[in-house]
Amino acid sequence: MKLRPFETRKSEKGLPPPVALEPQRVSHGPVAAERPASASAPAPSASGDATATAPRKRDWLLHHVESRRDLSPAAVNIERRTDLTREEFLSDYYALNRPVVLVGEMQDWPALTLWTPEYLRQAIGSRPVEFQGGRTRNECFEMHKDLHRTSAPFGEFMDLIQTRAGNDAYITTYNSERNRDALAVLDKDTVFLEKFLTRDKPLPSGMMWIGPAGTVTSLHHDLTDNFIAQVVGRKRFKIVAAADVGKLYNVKHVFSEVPSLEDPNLDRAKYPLLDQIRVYDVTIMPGEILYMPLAWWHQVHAIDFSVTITFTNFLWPNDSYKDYPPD
Ligand SMILES: O=C(O)CCC(=O)C(=O)O
Repeated sequence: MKLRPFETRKSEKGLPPPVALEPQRVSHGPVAAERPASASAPAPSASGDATATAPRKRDWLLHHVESRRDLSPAAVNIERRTDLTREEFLSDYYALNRPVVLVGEMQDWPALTLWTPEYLRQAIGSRPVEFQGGRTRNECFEMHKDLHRTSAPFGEFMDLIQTRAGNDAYITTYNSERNRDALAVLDKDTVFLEKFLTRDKPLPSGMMWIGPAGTVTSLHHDLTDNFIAQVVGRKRFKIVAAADVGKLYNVKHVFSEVPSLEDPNLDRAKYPLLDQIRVYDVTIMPGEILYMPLAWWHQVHAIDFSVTITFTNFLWPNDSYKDYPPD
């Protein structure tokens, strides 16, 4: 029989009940710690190797800090907020590494009504664009992103995505450098988000994502804070806190060995730590901006034909990518 924490066993044959048990870890357990830390933990030996235990101690810390969110419904909710001031966004979200969906910040964007597929075809014409092509052939299409760079006149790209939903052709942030000139004609349909962003940054402002329903961005985290501004169509996000990094099979760079948290055929037995994470489910609509803080994990599925612009040129420091440890 399993005993719940501090539950006492009915006394058998007049024997005294056993002493209280240690709390059992049901979920959200530390990844690597084999026993809960307690006051009775042995003192470190003089020859103890602090560098060997450091990763386990960090996992222990992250696990327990993250578990504290369970104490408050507000803390386990990704809020939708309207009319946040700059100061509120900074103090309640950016400085706290806490996601939020901003509603109404794009209400003056002509793009919200203008950017139909036909309008985009007309505006961009036959200018060549680069996109990520042939992705369905390769499970690791994100890690091997350079193999998938493909070029075509914009009209041919649109023919491709308007005749076939799915993940095979997608203009992404990887292509933004090469598409800057071709897509610049669309800038006039957007409004600079001056409450949050600066023009005075070396990072590019505004990276375009254009694709059909069914595009997928696999589970990863970014090395910057990000605004994900949804202009056309809906996108569904699965989001996991940065502190759960040790439970996400982060085998390479910013990627997880788990390609999709939504896959019904995912071999859960192979990835037991996934049972310990909290997955937030957020769908963003046209005109909404998802603030994705540094190092929060996410995977993305486009529900409709979709146009998204991502921004990293915040008014506040956003250069953590510079000292990210190499694999
Ligand atoms: O919209 C997408 O497909 C991916 C966006 C994303 O993951 C990002 O900007 O980091």
